[in-house]
Amino acid sequence: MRIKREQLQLYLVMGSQNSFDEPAHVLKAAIEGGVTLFQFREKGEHAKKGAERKQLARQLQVICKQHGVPFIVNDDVELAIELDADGVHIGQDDGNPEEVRKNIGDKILGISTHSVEEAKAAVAQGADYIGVGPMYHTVTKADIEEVRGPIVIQEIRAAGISLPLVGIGGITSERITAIIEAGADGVALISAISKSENPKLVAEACAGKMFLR
Ligand code: TZP
Ligand code: ICP
Ligand code: MG
Repeated sequence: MRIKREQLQLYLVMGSQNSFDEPAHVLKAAIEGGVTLFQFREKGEHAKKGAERKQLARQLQVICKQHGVPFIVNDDVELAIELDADGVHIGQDDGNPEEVRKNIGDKILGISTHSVEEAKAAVAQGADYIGVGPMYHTVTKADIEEVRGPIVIQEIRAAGISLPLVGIGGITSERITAIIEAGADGVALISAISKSENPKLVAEACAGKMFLR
């Protein structure tokens, strides 16, 4: 088992484009507040590139290591291998998961899914966990699929899929209970934490809602 369900409880996803404050400060505060997993997602128009991007990734990876929080890289399998990250998260259009698995060996593989069909495929493709979303409307990601809410998680669980799973998209501390009750092991958040005035406090509030199942 490459990842434990408990490690998915409070999953922070972030890049420099998602925060006003230094990403390192946000990450440290969020981990102090209870974040259990981190994904480096440096993406979009305002994202860093090249050496700067790599440097930021390394800096955030060090913080994760210091706190025993696994460090996952979004999309960029090459970077994950180069940094010896703990894992990779890929979407439906980010290449062949079987190929990615070959390249990363025993690292954690997360796949974004939007339906029972995609969740089944992710299981067959050897995903260690799936992200399901968008749960709610969000402006953080430009090319989102239709919002169907926590019902999708219920459908995935009803189909007999027990793979570790997080909900993502527009999640705030107030919305966590609905996601967990639908059958998720945790929640993945970007802006609720990264754009907060007090990431530690928000992470604490989120962590406080996790122990329901
Ligand atoms: N994938 C589906 S929704 C989303 C991603 C990366 C964005 C989540 O960001 P936020 O700010 O938590 O809505
Ligand atoms: N789910 C997760 C966990 N991360 C992502 N980047 C995504 C869906 C799109
Ligand atoms: Mg992607």
